[in-house]
Amino acid sequence: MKFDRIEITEGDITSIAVDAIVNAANNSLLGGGGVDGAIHRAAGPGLLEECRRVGGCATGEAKITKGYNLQAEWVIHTVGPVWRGGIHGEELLLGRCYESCFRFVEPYRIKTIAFPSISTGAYRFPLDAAVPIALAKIKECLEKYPSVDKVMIVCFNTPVYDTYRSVLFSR
Ligand code: AR6
Repeated sequence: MKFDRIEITEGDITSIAVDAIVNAANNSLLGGGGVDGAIHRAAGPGLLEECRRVGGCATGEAKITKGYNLQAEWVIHTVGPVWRGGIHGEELLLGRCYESCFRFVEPYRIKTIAFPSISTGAYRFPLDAAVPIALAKIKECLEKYPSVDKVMIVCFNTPVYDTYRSVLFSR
């Protein structure tokens, strides 16, 4: 099966011009380091203000806000699991993050969406375990939501980029 609606790219998600970018946030939604910090810096203070009103997000779920100074109109904030050895439902929760983000595509008419590599930074989810889950879920969701034209996976460094490409093109 061909998945030409998936594009893997190396770069900074804050500069990607898509309808929605996904943030790898924490349960407070009040900002942090990594991609979360970069998104808040690039979006400006309006984002934090709206996130305060949202009032947090459970692990595996997602919330949507406007994109403020970003090129993306929307930011979908999801909270990945912290890796604790893999015996606390981490794989299930990571898959659920992707599914939760896709729930916004129809109501918000999102046709292009960009994901970072959720949980594989500060939350220490092993890349080799996370990437097959991310790609399988994205493929599943692309079949479920035919209105989505393109999913970009934005890799911040070469090991992440190489892992996504090798898993995507190995099957
Ligand atoms: N664009 C794309 N990817 C990025 C960017 C960027 N600008 N910056 C970092 N990454 P992490 P997590 C990559 O730690 O593991 C925050 O403090 C990074 O290289 O951002 O889900 C939150 O507030 C890695 O591949 O997210 C939470 O407390 C990936 O994004 C916690 O970190 C995810 O790394 C969430 O941890």
